[in-house]
Amino acid sequence: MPKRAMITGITGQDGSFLAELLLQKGYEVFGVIRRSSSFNTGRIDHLYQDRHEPGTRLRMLYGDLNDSSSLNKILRQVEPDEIYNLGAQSHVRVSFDIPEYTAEVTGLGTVRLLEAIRDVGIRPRFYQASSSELYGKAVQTPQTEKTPFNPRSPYACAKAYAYYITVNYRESYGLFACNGILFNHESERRGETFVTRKITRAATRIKCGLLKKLYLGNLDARRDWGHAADYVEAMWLMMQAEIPDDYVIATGESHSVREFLDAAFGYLKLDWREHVEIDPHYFRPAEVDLLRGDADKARRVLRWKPKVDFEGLVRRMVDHDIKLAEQERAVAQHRKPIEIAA
Ligand code: NAP
Ligand code: F7E
Repeated sequence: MPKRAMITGITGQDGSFLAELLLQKGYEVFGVIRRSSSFNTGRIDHLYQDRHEPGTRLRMLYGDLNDSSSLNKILRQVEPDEIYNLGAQSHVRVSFDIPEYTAEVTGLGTVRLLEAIRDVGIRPRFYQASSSELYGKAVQTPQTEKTPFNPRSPYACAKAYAYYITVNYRESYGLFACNGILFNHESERRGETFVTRKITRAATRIKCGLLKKLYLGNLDARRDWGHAADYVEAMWLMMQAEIPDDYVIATGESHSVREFLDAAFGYLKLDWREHVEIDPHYFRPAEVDLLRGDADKARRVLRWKPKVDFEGLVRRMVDHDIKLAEQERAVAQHRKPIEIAA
């Protein structure tokens, strides 16, 4: 019998890479998706094309982290061996606009899922998508599993609750529950309002003559950026370990937004200073200035290490986005003006 995995957040960046990985490993994968008025499965459509074929191993079920009854129903139906809780309102700046909603989904959503596991009476392994944002105004660098949390946003506060409730269910009920404290990880599937993808989308459109200016906020913030495909492998490794534990997943290198601009525009032989303007809208009420992780524990215990470095990450994203921009340019060139009858 193949193992069964359930993924919340399967339509997101990490969900799509994780589904790919688990299918390759022979799992049956059950994704929880939200009903949306427009298509939201673009990142997994390539995995889902054969859904009408017998033996297909990827299934989608409607559910929501804000709706306990849907979670109960799905768990009863699927009885997963492994649950990966990746669903979240994951945008830090947006969390300042919708703090209560962020707490509901990103914080309380986790305990809804954990309680549903107890209600249904199953014993799956549980992965919680914790975040380097927990370190916030970090009290030490690099950050390890022992570094105290100091959250700086409603998102990070919600993730702090989710982190501790995961530890609590491990300690109280003996659940195999892990926190992956993942530092920023990006890819060609990254949401377009996160800074890396915003930069690579804009730089490539500028290169193709489709855009003139890119508006950004704080260029001095430093992040430890890795590639999402490497990071979902760490999630899986945590779930295969002998004992449940919490792990930092990071590259150990930190770069500023400015350095990301240098790398992305430089690769396209452009000077970002001619195109970037600062818009205060993108500043946050409280900023996280510097994150750099120490993944020594994951290296030793899980034998995990990242394959893609900073330069490789930027090049992969730009190489992908330049093709999108070229397609957009081709469409724009062939578009006939709409004739309006007068
Ligand atoms: P993402 O691209 O924003 O994806 C978030 C996913 O959550 C989407 O599938 C979204 O569905 C789903 N979702 C949102 N609200 C939901 C709800 N109420 N019920 C069920 N699902 C809901 O995020 P990501 O970058 O893949 O990150 C995955 C997880 O890791 C998130 O929990 C994030 O907070 C955390 N994390 C990310 C990073 C990073 O650098 N990427 C680092 C550390 C931790 P829709 O498609 O319908 O919106
Ligand atoms: O910002 C600065 C911004 O939104 C990175 C999420 O996946 O990683 C992500 O959170 C930095 C910040 O990611 C713009 O102020 C400048 O300092 O790409 P971001 P994030 O806030 O680090 C963590 C680990 C998660 O867990 C989250 O889910 O870039 N910045 N100018 C900007 N950021 C954005 N978004 N847009 C700008 O125009």
